[in-house]
Amino acid sequence: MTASPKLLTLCLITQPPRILLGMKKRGFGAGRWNGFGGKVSPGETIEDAAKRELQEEAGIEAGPLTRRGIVEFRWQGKPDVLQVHVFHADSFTGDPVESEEMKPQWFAIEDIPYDEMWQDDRYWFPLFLAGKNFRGSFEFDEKDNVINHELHETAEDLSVAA
Ligand code: 6OG
Repeated sequence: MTASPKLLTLCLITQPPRILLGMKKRGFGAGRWNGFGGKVSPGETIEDAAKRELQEEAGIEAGPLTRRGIVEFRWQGKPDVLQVHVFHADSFTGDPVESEEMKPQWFAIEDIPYDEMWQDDRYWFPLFLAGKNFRGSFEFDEKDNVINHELHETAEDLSVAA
């Protein structure tokens, strides 16, 4: 039986030619660069969770957020499904500051450190960076290698609440 998915957010700030990523310092995904985000709390909208997590982890307030992708993650032999809602902002207020959870750093978009990120990122980041909306699903083995995936661009307007 498949459990109902756990809802999470992931927020990416781009100001071409640069993108803001954070080094996850503790917990799930520690040691990897990623966008900012976390679990949606009960009673909270997904977009509000995305804003809150960006504030908590990077100390900045997002400008208008656009949902650009929905990706699901599962691990071989495990029932849990993570449904991650990927948001984009190109403006924010405040200065990115290190938090207990994340160390923010700007990267040139052409130098995104995929080797130090979750493996799914090298599949969907190109769609994200090209301005496309997307949906995907990734299965990992116990060493966090992608063993199956499905990914497609979608014409859906994901900015409309799910
Ligand atoms: P906390 O559990 O720390 O939030 N996340 C992933 N991000 C990428 N790019 N790939 C994955 O592949 C991910 N799995 C989870 C969602 C975890 C944060 O990490 C993201 C959240 O922003 C497996 O609250």
